[in-house]
Amino acid sequence: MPDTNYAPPQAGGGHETLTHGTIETAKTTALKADTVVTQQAMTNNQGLKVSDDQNSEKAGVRGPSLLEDFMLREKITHFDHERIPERVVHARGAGAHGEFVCYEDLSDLTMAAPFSAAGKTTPLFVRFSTVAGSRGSADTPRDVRGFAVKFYTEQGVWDLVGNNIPVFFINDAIKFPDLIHAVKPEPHVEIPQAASAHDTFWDFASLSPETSHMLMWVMSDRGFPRSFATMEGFGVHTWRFVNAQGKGRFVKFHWKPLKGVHSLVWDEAQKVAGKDADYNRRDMFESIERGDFLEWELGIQVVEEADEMSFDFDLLDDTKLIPEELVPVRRVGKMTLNRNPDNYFAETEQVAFCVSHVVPGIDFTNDPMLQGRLHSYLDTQLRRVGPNFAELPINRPLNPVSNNQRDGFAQPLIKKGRVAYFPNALAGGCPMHQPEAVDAFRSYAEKVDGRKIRARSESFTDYFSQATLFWNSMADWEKDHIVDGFSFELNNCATKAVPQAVMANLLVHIAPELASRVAEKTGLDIEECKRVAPKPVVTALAGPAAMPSGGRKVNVSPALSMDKPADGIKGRKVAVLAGEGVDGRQLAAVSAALTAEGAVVEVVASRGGALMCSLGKTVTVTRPAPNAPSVIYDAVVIPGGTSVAKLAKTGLALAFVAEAFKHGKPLLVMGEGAQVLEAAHLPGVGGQGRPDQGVIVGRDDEAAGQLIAAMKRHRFRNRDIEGVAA
Ligand code: HDE
Repeated sequence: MPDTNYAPPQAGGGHETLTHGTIETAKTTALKADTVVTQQAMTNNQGLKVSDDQNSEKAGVRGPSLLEDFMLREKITHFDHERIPERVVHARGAGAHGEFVCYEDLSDLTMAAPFSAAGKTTPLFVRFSTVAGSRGSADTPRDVRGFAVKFYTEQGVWDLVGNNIPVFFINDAIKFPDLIHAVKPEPHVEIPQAASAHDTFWDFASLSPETSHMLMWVMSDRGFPRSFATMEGFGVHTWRFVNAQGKGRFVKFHWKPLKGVHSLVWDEAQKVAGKDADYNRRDMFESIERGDFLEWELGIQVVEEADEMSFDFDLLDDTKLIPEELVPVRRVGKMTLNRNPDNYFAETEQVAFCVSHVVPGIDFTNDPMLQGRLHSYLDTQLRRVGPNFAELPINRPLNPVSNNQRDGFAQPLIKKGRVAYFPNALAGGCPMHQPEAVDAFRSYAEKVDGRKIRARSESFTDYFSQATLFWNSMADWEKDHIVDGFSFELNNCATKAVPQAVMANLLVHIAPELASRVAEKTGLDIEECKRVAPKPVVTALAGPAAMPSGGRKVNVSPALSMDKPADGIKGRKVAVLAGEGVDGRQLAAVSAALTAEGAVVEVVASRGGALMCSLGKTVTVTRPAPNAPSVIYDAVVIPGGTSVAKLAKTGLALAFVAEAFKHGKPLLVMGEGAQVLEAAHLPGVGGQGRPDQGVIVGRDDEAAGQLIAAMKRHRFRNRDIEGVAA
């Protein structure tokens, strides 16, 4: 039988497992899992036609099942083995196929194929993930997001395995198991799921001061992105570009989302976790299905080797970023995610990223985290997927693989011939080394000179200055949210000594204002914290490796703030609250205007089915109210009409509006719709009053334009929400 389980990787898109004959996937249905099967006979795994798959074989219809029933045993046994171990970290993820198109020829910097010419297109697969939660956890807890990209280049596979935060908690790989044990559910009770707000995480953090910079990012709203499409990505480590002449340069990678950088707010993120645990993955799936593809530009920061020591931080320390104000980010290409996987397990679960998957032109630096990862990812894939992981369709390179590696658990290929060694003459010396080939990989010939030592460089001991830089670069509302983030987490710790140590060992060193505001919300006494806190565990080496004083630095970096409007509202979701007698003209006009901008409009009413509008036409209800929580929308519209009198007395509608208001979302009311706003008793709203430009009492001809302008601002942050009950 031919090897039908394998299809060669497809140009322009990736890989596909062949299905036999007449099975087609219904790509256009909302739920892509639907499969249309025409005239397809069921067989067992040996190709035997099955006469009855719904009844097991028994001794008499009411008698015991028979051991002889090999059909039953095959089906159940396969089911029993359906899972592979979930990832130790980043277990929950969602993936998509796409492509990278290069803007310009970068061969002066790197030999890597994706950058070889303007317009060069490279297929890729991306997996986004959370870190702490298990595979069945929700999408929106406060956490780092994984941002892993697998490029299928003609030189081989290149994996850029990054995060949505440009720095990491620790700067030596040997601490990683400790960090993860601390953040994962506490082992005696397996609580809490997917949350850092507990004793062990903060105990570890308080004693590891290098965590301070990344903690600032995670306690900010970066910890719960609005969607995958609105988060940045970063390669985190300093990598190395190498050109054909063998010249190396340091490089940092950035993914800049074309929809802007936007997050949820914490209360919203928590509620979404219950109302729609698949919020981010659903958003990506649905966006791609309707042709609203996810787009990022790839940016690079390049540093000459001669400038390695010119900063006031160490490029090899992954708790530091290079401020964009010091080294501008050059945008060199665009990634578009344009195809959903056909099978979650085969693609998103079995995809195996390794930081060691590089191509000529990309090389490593001595960042001790990167060095540790070079070991860990291969080890993980061997354990998780098995020694032949690279032969699975999602992991296979575009170009043919040819070497003497053989056999292993679940080897899917029939490797022919008796020669599986080198040197050989029996197979004409094949497969043969390529010492002359320009596109063969050669390690960068970095000069290394040192004694063996178990220690960290003193240049890694500047724990706080970039945490302070982050704080200094935030807008007021971002500072408020960071204070709230730390306060929530520390108030969740059961052992008082833990927040005390966080205060004394971290917060007071980052920014006095941050410390005093968190103290206010947690009831911590800063002086007492300083007295009782245990000393952090610092393992740095004092000596000549410290950075030279007077290195390049900035005190404020506007690039770090999310306080920027978006260019458009593509993919944003708007709820139109309607009922019998809704003003059909207003509803149609505002829907048309929003849809034209690429927003998704949903009509929400007290029940499913259809409504009669003021024009005597039927309006289809997208979701009945209990299935349509306000937290899954970006904005709310309440058209006028006879529907409003009832809406203004409906608790669910008033709570919907109040909650959207509390989360800073734009609200548009038209005509009688204003009565709902008044009935919701929102602070600052009433009569002609409104708290900000996000609460719009719209006239027909201008309303939609005002709403679109407000939605580009994403959220209105200065609302008085103290008294809002939602
Ligand atoms: Fe990972 N990491 N990591 N990590 N990581 C894994 O590999 C590890 C680190 C990142 O969607 C594991 O296949 C060590 C930094 C992403 O499949 C494992 C260290 C960054 C993903 C592993 C780090 C990351 C992983 C678990 C410290 C940002 C998900 C499953 C030296 C640059 C990839 C797996 C996917 C996954 C180890 C630190 C990002 C165990 C030892 C820093 C996005 O191998």
